[in-house]
Amino acid sequence: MSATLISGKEIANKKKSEIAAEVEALKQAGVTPGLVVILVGNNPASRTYVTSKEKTCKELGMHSVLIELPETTTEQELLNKIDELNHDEKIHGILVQLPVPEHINETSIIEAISPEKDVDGFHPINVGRMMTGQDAFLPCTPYGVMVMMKEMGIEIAGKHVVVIGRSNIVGKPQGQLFLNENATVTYVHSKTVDIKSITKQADILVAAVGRPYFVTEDFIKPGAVVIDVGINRNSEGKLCGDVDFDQVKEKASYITPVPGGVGPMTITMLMYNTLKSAKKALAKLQNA
Ligand code: L34
Repeated sequence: MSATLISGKEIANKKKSEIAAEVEALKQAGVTPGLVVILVGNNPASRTYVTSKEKTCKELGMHSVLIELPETTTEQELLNKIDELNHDEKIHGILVQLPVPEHINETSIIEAISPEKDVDGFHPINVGRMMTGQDAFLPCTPYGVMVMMKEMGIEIAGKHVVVIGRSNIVGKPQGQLFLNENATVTYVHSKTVDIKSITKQADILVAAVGRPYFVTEDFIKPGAVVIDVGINRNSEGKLCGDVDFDQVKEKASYITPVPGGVGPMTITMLMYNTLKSAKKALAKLQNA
């Protein structure tokens, strides 16, 4: 048996054309969705992702601003910049690419972004709204995974979802989004005793560990859906996920590749969130 490939790239392209059409309509109504991406320092991987975000933004007809700040930028300087953008009417989304340099407190930065412009969905207000099932900006990577599931027609209600990893950016919200769709959710992590015995029970397995080829064939229940959120470099410097794709594809029913899987969805959902924020801004103007 060989699993069906879930092409994030194809699904992203479909979503992007839908978003572009909505951007055009919004522009006709007088509002151009605007996104600012702030990059502090010279992390090469961050630079790749940020460039890709800016390019996609422009492709979809949005207003895109890339702010590149030196490694030596102080926390206060970054906070001042965010404050200025919080008050800028042309800007509907603000994203500070993570990680930020060591001397800057990540939590302070996330909390400084207005929840109404927090298109990453990292602000505690949006996290809380997500947890309580209210309207919120959903974090782009886990949200992208949910859209992939929907597009592939994969049922979620009643399914056992196992999430490997518990980061604030991916693992934790991923489990929450599956719970919101009535899955039974288990988290496993570095302190879990016998991870494999639990992942083998998963109908849907999400790997968000950040370790190349961590998930091997013996982690998988035959017919499981396997979602690989990892973006790593292997010993040869080649881009790879957390899943040993060649092994696992023989056992899974559906599987995402790396590259071309979750990564392109992350960027697309960022565009979606920026569009959503701009729509809200327009509604506010019309009600004023
Ligand atoms: N604030 N920081 C903030 N928001 C985010 O949502 C991110 N993330 C993560 C890192 N820091 C962040 C991203 O954007 C990871 N991430 C991200 C986005 C896109 C891709 C990978 C990670 C992506 O496009 N991946 C391509 C391959 C790109 C390559 O060649 O390196 C893929 O096909 O998977």
